[in-house]
Amino acid sequence: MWERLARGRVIDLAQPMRQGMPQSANHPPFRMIIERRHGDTVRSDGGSAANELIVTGGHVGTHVDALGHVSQDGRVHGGIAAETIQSNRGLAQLGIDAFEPFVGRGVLLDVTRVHGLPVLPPGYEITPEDLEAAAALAEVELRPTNAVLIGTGWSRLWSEHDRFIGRDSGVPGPGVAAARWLVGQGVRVVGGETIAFERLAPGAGHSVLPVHRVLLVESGVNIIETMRLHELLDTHVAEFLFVLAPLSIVGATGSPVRPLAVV
Ligand code: UVW
Repeated sequence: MWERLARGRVIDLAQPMRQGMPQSANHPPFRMIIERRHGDTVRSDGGSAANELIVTGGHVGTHVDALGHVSQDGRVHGGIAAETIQSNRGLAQLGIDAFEPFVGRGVLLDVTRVHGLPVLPPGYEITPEDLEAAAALAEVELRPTNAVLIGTGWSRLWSEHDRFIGRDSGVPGPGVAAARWLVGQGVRVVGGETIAFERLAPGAGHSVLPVHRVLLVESGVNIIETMRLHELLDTHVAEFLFVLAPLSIVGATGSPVRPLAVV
């Protein structure tokens, strides 16, 4: 087992974090400055160190949504009143620190392959039939507690020149029926390549996020957004070891993450 894993190819599923990178318009951006440069402080032996100050929204870059990120009619997952767990210091429950790191079976459902396209069109709603067809094409089945990643091809569009990819056009992603289908398979976590994971209709922006409600609030399934899946898509490997360990920021509603696939 160890020898097989050690021989595996590790694919980085995170977009690089840098200032000005694409992000959701909902969140404060990533900012970094070098606070101390080499030479600012020099030790007696000539040694010196540089370090930075980072300020960022928790939902920028490739990131995981904590279960307490979204509420519906004032209630978060488990029917808990949001006001009873939130404060300026963060969430007392259901924060990203409550996410148990995932090391287990990952499955890629490549919906681009189903439609014979490199990139799904903006606003396209992924259906349960699409997900079933993707699984059948890849000859892979879903099992309870899996991490399921959905390929739309949109990480191919990542560009430093388009800060809000898909904000006006909408983005493809699962609709409510597909989200319920995923929940029915017993998935533990799901991930996608766009800022929203779910389908955003053209021109609608983030006005409603019904799939976030189904997954985070009703079902306790965490969501990974803005993943870099194109390299994995190009391998045509649908089953892999998946590693997901967001920063344990106490009380945070989400955290940047660098997910890995070992294929
Ligand atoms: C969106 O803006 C939809 O992303 P998040 O779920 O991280 O808030």
